[in-house]
Amino acid sequence: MASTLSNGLQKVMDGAAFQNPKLADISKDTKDSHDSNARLTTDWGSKVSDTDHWLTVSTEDQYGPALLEDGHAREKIHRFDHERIPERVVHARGAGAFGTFKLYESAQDVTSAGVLTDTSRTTPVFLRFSTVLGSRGSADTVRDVRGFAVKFYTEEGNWDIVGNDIPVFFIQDAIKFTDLIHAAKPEPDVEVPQAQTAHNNFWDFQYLHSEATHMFMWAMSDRGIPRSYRMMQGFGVNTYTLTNAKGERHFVKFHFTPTLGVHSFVWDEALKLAGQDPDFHRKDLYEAISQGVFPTWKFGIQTLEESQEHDFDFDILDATKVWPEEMVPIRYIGELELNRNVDEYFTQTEQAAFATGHVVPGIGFSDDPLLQGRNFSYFDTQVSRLGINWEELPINRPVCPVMNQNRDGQKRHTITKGKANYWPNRWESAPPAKPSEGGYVDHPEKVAGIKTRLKSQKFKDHISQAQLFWNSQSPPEKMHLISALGFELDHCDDPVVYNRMIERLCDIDIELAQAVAEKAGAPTPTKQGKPNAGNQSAGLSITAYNAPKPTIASRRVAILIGDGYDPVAFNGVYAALKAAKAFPFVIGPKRQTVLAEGESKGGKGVQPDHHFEGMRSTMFDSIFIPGGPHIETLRKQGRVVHWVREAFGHLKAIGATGEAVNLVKTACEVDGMTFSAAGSHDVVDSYGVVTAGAAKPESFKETINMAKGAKD
Ligand code: HDE
Repeated sequence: MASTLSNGLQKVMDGAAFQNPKLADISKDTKDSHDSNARLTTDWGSKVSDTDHWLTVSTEDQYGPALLEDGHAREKIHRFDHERIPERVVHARGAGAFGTFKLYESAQDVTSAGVLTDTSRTTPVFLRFSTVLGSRGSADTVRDVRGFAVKFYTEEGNWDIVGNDIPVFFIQDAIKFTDLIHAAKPEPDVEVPQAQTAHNNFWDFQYLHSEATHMFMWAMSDRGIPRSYRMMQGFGVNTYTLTNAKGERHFVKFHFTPTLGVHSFVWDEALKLAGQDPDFHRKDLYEAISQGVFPTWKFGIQTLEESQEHDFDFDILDATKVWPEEMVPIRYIGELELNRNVDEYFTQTEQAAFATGHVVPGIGFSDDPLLQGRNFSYFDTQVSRLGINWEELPINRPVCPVMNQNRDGQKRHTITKGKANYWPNRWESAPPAKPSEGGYVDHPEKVAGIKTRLKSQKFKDHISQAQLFWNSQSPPEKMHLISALGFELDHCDDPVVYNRMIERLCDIDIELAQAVAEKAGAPTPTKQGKPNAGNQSAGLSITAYNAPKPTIASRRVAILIGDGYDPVAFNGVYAALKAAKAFPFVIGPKRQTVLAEGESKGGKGVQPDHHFEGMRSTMFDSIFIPGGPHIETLRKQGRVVHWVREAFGHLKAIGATGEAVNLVKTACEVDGMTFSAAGSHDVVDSYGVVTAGAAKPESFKETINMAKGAKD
């Protein structure tokens, strides 16, 4: 995949040339591995004349002993031996990209932070997406929470929102994090399962730790299997604070809402992709950016005045609760765009280190007990991954000046001249900044309490918002949740675990509990546990986040052809897809030239991007098959029929013209699930299938519209 489109340092924004200061900064440390003028050297710079043979005492006929003297050979092996660093203890698998943040409405009424008040600024960002549980080499499409970690390189220092694609969390107090993650990660005796919550320990913990109830409902919903990183929401999750120039403080929750809408896989698709293309999400992000279809998110804040802290029947500092949008509307004030892929995975995505403690003046913390623990953990973990000087690495260093009396430590890069490594010093060098100079001021707050270990009263309701979430799901989402819980508990072989979980589900909804019990093998419950008042909140269903303007841009469409395809239909759809910025891929029986109807050997035809066995329907959003005599051959190929049938089963938009209509019809016919194919009129749809007896431009348009609406 070519990446030329996105790798320039210049980007035109709102008509003005924007020089990305972060990209300019890291370019100082970047070299080109394709430079044919460069010559091979050792790490100490001396040119190497032979890198293929270890220095030995040998003759033409016989190898003799290898010499330790060969510093180049030793360097190669020695460097290799130390290539690995510890992977992240959670969120080990990820993918990142650079981008920009543009504010379109100043939030100066609530904050003094330049990044949230100065609408003339464009702030460079780096965003790393991740899965939580799997190791670095695990599959992308597993059911899991996704990390959404954004580093804003602001003029006042780095500000990190280390968020997730789900707005709540499993625990309320940071001290429980180790228990949660130990229970969720592979079980310690045999180290299985990889990147899965479908096991006894995870569900044992969920039951015994009832505050996790709301979050596991989200994780089991379609949010747990996103179609793309580009189609997920991002949430700061914890409650932060904003302070304005007058010193007034507000509580705040951060939101990122994708302009492509929120979309998910169906479970069977996600399961298959985990084996068929474990890098699916990573490649999807790279593909969209390198093709110039940049993903964007609206950035929003929910704010509350300090005086409103106790106005709700939940605690606003409890990370297992959302602030329902009906109660606290989201105010959208900016837009984040990803527009450049990384040049090197390790030095950029792997070495990127986020920390909730990275805040800038105008932004601060709350007493959210989860957040306070996180503030310790992120700095600590970077030391074991990257060493004490991790903030100096090119991807992590800020774009504003850094000056202080921190010194030394392993791999220190910065050379600070002179004698002043303490404060106060006789040179008065690097004094603390006054507030008027931009110094960070901690919000003065009177605090009183009793030193104790407890859970405050309002933190004890663990069920109401789990019920709110369930009540707010659309019927298909409810069906998916039941299947997901059924799948997970089917993988638990300890009846104590699955029987208890059914008991917990009864507290949410008796019908949910009954349906899952059937799949889990537990006795069918008969009584609702805690009463469910039936409250709903619109923002909790994926359907609330359909793209305002449905688009097929960046959707992957497979066009299936063999020798004898109808060139009019093929060319028409191909061109229409390209014009709509979709990504069409031609799939044929072979990767060599396939001939159009009427072309004879030696004809131009088309060279497919892939062959039927090389790819699977799971890797595409939609399928189109043009008519033509090729159908005679295609319909006899099991793999082709499987492509269509599987895409149909996964609710994908399918388009066909002419002779292909019958192929689609036969492939999709299942008892009680047929579609009426084109007959007298051209376009027929029942399950996302669009067919046209004859290839006409209207039918191509219809296919594309169907693909836009697919799965919404
Ligand atoms: Fe994290 N988390 N976390 N977490 N987290 C880490 O930091 C931790 C939590 C999140 O792309 C670690 O650099 C504690 C909530 C993301 O590099 C570690 C607690 C949310 C990432 C850590 C939480 C997150 C991490 C591991 C409970 C959503 C990946 C490697 C108190 C708001 C960042 C690292 C990246 C990573 C600790 C809970 C999101 C160990 C102690 C809640 C997106 O420091």
